[in-house]
This record gives sequence, C-alpha cells and structure tokens, in this order.
Amino acid sequence: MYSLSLIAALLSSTSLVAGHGQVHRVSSGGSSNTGPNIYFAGDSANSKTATRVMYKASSPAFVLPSGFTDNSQMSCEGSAKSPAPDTIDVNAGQSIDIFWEGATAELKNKAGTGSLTSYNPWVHAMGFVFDYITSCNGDCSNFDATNAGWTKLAHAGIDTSKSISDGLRSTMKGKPELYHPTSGPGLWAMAKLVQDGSKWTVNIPSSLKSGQYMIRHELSAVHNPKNSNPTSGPQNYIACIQLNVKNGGGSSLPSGTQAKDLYSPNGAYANIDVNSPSFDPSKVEIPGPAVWDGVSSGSSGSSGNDSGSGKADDKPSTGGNHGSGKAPTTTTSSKTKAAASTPATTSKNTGSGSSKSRCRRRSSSPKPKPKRLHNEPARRMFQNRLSS
Ligand SMILES: [Cu+2]
Repeated sequence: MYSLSLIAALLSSTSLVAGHGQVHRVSSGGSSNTGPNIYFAGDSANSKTATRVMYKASSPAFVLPSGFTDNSQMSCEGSAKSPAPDTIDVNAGQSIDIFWEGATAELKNKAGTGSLTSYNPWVHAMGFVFDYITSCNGDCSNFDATNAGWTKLAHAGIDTSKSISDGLRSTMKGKPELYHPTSGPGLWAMAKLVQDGSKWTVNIPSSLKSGQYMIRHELSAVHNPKNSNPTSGPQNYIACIQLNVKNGGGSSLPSGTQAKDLYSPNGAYANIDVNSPSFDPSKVEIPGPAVWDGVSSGSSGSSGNDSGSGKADDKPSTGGNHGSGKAPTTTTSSKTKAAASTPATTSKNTGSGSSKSRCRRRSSSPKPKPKRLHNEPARRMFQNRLSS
C-alpha cells in the first residue's frame, strides 16, 4: 500500500499536467452515496453507487468541443449505456449536494478550497456549471441515455457581483492557472464550487412528478482557450447521477435537448478566451438551452444556481450567475446548429499530440482514491504513464 502511494506520488510529481477529477460522493438529506471508483471496477463502492462511471484522468478525461456533437461522449462521458446500480432518494423540492474530487493533489490544503482536507479538491477555478435532468422512463439501472432529451435545471457562469477569494486567487496563480479576471469582480461558478469545498447543490423542482430521473451535472473548465491545438478549448466533465424522486408534483419534463445539440463546437462558448486582453466578465454568456420553466419558486435558491432563463446555444444569456438575482438580458435567437448533420467525431485519442496544454489528455498520472488503492489501478496508472 505505502509503496504504491509513493509510486503514485512520484508519478504525479513528474507530470507537468494539471489533473482532472470525478465525483467523490452525492448526498441528499442525511444520507450519502459514494461515487464509483473509476480506476478499479472491482471496488465494492461500484456495486452500490448511483453515479455512472466517468472518464479517468488519462485519455480522454473530458469532452472537448470536437466531441460536443457526439451523444456517446456528451451524454454521460461514455456511460450512456452503462448504468450505475443504485439510485439516490430525494424528495421533490429538496436538493442533492454533489462533491467533486480532484485526480491530483494540486489544491490539497491550499487556500481558498473551503474546509475540505480529507481528499483532493477539484482543481480548476474558471468555468461554468450546468445541471440537466432526464427521465429514466422507468428504472435508471436499465436506462440507455444515449439519445435522451435533457432539460436544463440550472446553469451558472460568472457572477460579476462577487469576487473570487484572495486565497483561491493566489492558489490558482501558483498552480499555475492564472485566474481571470486577474483583479476585481467576477466569480466563476467553478471558483465558487472550489471555495465551497468542491461542492455543488442541485435543487430538484417541487413540481416534478415522482419517478426515476438522471441528473447530468456538467463542469466546463475554460482555462485552456481553443487554439490550433486539437486538445484545447473548454473541457467538459460530465457526471450522470441516478435519482429516485419521491413526493413529487404534477409536472412531467419537456422532451428536452439531446446532448449532441447542447453546444456548438464552433460557437462563442467553444471559443471563449479568458486570457484575451479584451475578456470582459460582464459579457460572458451561458451556453445551452433555457432553464426549464418548471424550475420556479418552490426551491430555496440557496445553491447558487441561476434560475433565470438561458438561451439557446450560441445566443445564450448574459452574465448569469448564482445569487445575483439578475435577469438575463440578451436577446433570444433561434439556434443555428450544424450539429445534427455533423458526423460524430470519435475523438477519443486526439489528445496524444499535445505536449503543452494544461490538463491535456494523455499524461496525467491520476492518483486513485487513497482508501481504494489497489494493485490493479496502480499498475494501470503505471502503464498509462509509460505509454504516454
Ligand atoms: Cu483538468
């Protein structure tokens, strides 16, 4: 055990790369459901988790704009057809807390990461958070989400009424992943998540009918703006969490939007450039469809999610953010998407050419959850390292 930890630590330290991560656990009411061990299928946690397996921190790790039009990647990071065995009970009108864990210890015990000390915090601080939902049409443990229609419950971009904490700003500078805006207001949803102990809260609408549903919880990290390198652009980390909603209301979900149609691979969102001298937090637009109008009063709004309406894809809502109470102001516009006609890009291995991008796909050396360190994942990590 100890020597394997050492190996993992050594591998991590020899890598320039920033890590990625996965869901550590999801809690609701008084109970907590552990996320899957994505590095070791035989872990007993995997027989009782409600969260579908995400990509490992090595290739492909996340979905880039080149994968935005691919349902198999965008639905659940490749787990659209691979259900988790369990569901989490939650009453309509209540919430779930999703806790993220970094694949590396870059932010462990660093300033601005909340009270989290027992495992690795999430490692990126610039980016959006989106929450979608779909019906499992019965049992989530049998549900193929590949062509599911997703309804947006909440989204958050950058809150210009707040600033990042001095502690986290300084931590990100040292990572190094300089936080933009470099001074003044502009709290990215992802920075809020890190400051809150790598936690995000999703409110389940009180109007929602009882039944089994899946949350598509998505972090979009924008620290590596798109350029000629095929591994650049927003990095989408997608967790699908299976819920059993109880004591619901009378509303069924609308038909929703397929995952491949959520974002344009060439739109404003795919090309957002936080490093640009002209980057203006007040002009950041939240991509994707509008928030469901069934999301209303009922919920407490304490999660920091925007309940305002987003706009379709590349004509999204402005500002947008948690807690500001600001109504989105941008005009609506019909979607013009090439998504449907674009062939699916199975770009699972396109990351191998990268040598400089932060959080590139190939070369990270993920450290499995310490309590689950097994020979198998360690060996695989080692192989990954050697082959990258
Ligand atoms: Cu990452």
